[in-house]
Amino acid sequence: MQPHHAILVASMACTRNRLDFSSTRRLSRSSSQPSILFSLALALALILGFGQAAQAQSPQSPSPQSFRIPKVTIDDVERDGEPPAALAAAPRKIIVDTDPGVDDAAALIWLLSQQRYPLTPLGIVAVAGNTSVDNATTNALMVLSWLRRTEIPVIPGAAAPLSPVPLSSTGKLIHGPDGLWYLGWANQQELPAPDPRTAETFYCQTLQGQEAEVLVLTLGPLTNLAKAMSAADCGVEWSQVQIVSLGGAKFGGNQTPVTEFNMWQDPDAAAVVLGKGAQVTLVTLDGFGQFTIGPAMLKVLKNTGMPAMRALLPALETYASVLSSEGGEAALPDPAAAMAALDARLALGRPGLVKILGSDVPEYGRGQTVIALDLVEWPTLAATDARLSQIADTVFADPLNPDFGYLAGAIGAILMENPPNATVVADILAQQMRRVFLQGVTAPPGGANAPAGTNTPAPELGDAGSAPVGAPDGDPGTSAQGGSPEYKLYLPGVQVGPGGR
Ligand SMILES: [Ca+2]
Repeated sequence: MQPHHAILVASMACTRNRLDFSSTRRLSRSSSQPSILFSLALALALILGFGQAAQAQSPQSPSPQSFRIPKVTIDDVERDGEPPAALAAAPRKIIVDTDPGVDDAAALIWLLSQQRYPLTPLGIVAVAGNTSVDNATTNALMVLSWLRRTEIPVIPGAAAPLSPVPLSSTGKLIHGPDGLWYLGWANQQELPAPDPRTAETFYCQTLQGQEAEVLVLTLGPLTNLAKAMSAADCGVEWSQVQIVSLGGAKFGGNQTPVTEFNMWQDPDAAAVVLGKGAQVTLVTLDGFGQFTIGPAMLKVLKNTGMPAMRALLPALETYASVLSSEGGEAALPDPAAAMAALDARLALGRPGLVKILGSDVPEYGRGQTVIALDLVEWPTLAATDARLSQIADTVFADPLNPDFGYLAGAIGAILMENPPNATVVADILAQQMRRVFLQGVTAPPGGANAPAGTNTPAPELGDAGSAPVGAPDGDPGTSAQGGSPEYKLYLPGVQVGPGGR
């Protein structure tokens, strides 16, 4: 067995938590003597991070046990457009933790309008982030009112981050001073009262005893969840809880050049959530940044959107205009996370080791997620340079007879001590998401997915076919992404494409 094989075995054992360090060492020690040149190259790759070859051979580590289906290819999505059997079998219980926020509102409207993935919403928890928690609560209540779903409780959550940092006001520049570009303030209708429970009480009461049945989708800072996880008498087995969080970035940022907003606003809360052994999926900027909205999609929504989506449209148009150059596209993060949460085929997740810079670093680096996704990155994120240097020194204690068996065992030990703490979504199938999103929130006259009581035939249908962005009735041969072929998706029994849906 060559050293890299031993390391791969160690990695797989690490992710399964089945083998210990000694067994890995035995594997490597019992192997035949490897090629010195190959081993030397591998060692350099591992220690210095130059290992593209090793990266290419990274194993398909098993995902943390969760509701998520294994990732599939685009062809699978084309061939198998029906909802996954497990999802279609019974409505999935879901809690949404959110800071509406224009894109949060769009996500809520999609979640509660679409019928592709049956859901039982248990509650919406508001949090300060894009706007104050009071605004977020009001906006959530207003969206539910639009959707005629006011039976869903809205719980006002944290008004300030868990981290000792102020709540930023910069969200006003993107979402307006009320979080919905004045729709919240202009709303004069009588809204139901929010739920009187605290967010911690709601989480603990709701999750207790049904941890494995409830999906927690967070679209804002992780303050509420972190506080519930830290509550002494909560009684929730967090290791069984499935959490899909919009947040983090493998590369870049949208708040500072290296930091994604939700993580930046409350990094200490994110560290708590990542550290409790829950089944966390992070939908990162690398992934959600690919889901965009622009003039074409806005036109489709205006012409064929369900009433709630049309109600949101003025805010959505302003949001898109401030985030994009004229005529361009703007990222619409939260719906992408919602779709990734409900259909893993749309989001390419990989087991990852995620560390986050806390509130004790300079503001511009606060909340940066440092993410290891392969065997080259993993040891350098998990271990100190002192430890890696000690390993290197030991391997080459006899320079002419390097001990690569020791190297494999030592690296394997590091991997086992630092198993994956999240499934990281750094890529999505954006074009398919556009279709799934539009299928969920639009309704041409007589549309098959128009929920009773929440939709009426759209009066302005007419030229949606000219819109290139996944228009339900548009030409399937056109695309907003440079003419690449579009992929047919199917609602149950209803084809999307020429001839209607
Ligand atoms: Ca949000």
